[in-house]
Amino acid sequence: MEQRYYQKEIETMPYAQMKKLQSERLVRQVRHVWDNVPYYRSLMEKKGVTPDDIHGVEDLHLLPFISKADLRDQYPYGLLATDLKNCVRIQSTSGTTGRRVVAFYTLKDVDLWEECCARAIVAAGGSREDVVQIGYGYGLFTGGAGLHGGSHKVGCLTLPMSSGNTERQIQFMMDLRATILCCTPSYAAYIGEALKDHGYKPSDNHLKAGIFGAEPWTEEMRHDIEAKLGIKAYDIYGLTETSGPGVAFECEEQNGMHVCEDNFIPEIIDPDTGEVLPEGEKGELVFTSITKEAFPLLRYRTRDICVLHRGKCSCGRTLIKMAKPMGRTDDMLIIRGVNVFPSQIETVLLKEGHTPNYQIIVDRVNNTDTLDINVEMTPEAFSDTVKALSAAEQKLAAAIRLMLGITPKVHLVAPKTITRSEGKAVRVIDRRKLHD
Ligand code: DLL
Repeated sequence: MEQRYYQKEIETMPYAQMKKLQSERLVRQVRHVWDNVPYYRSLMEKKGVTPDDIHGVEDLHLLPFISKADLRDQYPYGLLATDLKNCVRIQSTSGTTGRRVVAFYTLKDVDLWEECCARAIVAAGGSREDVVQIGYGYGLFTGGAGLHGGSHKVGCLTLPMSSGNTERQIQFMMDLRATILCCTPSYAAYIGEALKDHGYKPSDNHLKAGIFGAEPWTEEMRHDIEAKLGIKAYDIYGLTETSGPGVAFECEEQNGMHVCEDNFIPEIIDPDTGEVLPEGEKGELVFTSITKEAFPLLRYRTRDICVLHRGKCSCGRTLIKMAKPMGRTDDMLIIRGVNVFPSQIETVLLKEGHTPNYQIIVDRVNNTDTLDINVEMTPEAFSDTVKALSAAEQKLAAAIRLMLGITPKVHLVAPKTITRSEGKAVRVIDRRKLHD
């Protein structure tokens, strides 16, 4: 029989029991952090809280938040909660702005992280029969290392491809009959396109599932990838600060990601006031890691905009679900006073039958914000008349206006002119920042 869970007891634990486990772990973790990280102790003292005030999950809201700015500020060792001699690994964020964040792991931390990734692989239908192709970057990025470890734990044959070198990805995928592909959704779409360019039909490969994450992607993008590769595409979420991928993962319902609550307690807060919002409301996702030894974070503000929902899931898992994050508070564009997430534009593009190869350019001309969207044509559309293309551009602009309330300038550009992503896609160029 197919194995449905990697750790059944935890994944299907009744919530009352889970809450008890979380509470015990939280109390222990707060004490650990208080005793070992002077910076945390000072944040708690500022808020007038001591470990004696924390008796369980219901007291979580008493603790101070911690943010990316704190992590950068304390780089590299300021938040380390154990002797460096106990650590066996570091991983780091891509660090496009400011200082990088470096996260430390003990052997136990690595083990628990890999277990979370193993849960994700089994939830996507993985077992020791599978060949898992890992197209996430290896190195400081957590994508490669996390899924690699998870794949080993499940006992799959692991292909440590890393990202890039698409020709070789395709060769190994076909020759070694990969059954599960792990990479970013934008790279999965690119691989799908490259397979087609090689003359392969979706049914020619042996893939059955993909485990895609590390960047926001829409339901429409999921359908596009599923059709291109002939697979079921599962979402996976995580961040370097809390370990890496596997903080939450999707099951066969493909309707939100189960959070590994035994390791991470999620909360949703109002990003402006910090107030905890009730279940089902949209806000900023906050995590408290209750099992990490080396780099524990209490109430870490992820800046991801999300919704939590606890309900019955047909897969039998009782772990709370998080919706697909729609982006980060700092990815949200404010264009002519309107809040715009790139994912909203992606939804319209794909619904209107366009390719997922696009670029959003925001600028300010004569004190007015401008929004230009370059969208790659399909090779079939490329042979259309200028009149037909211009009509298609106007139709798309009208559909985006309907979604956002502002009218963009849409430019259909020639096939293969927008750079493909092998990792996290860069969809937005905000030229206003250059003027500021
Ligand atoms: O992206 C870890 C990861 C690797 C997750 C592989 C999934 C798969 P960071 O580079 O630290 O870590 O970036 C974390 O990426 O705060 C989100 O904004 C975004 N993100 C990650 N997964 C998803 C997802 C990895 N499934 C940041 N959907 C997070 C939307 C995601 N955004």
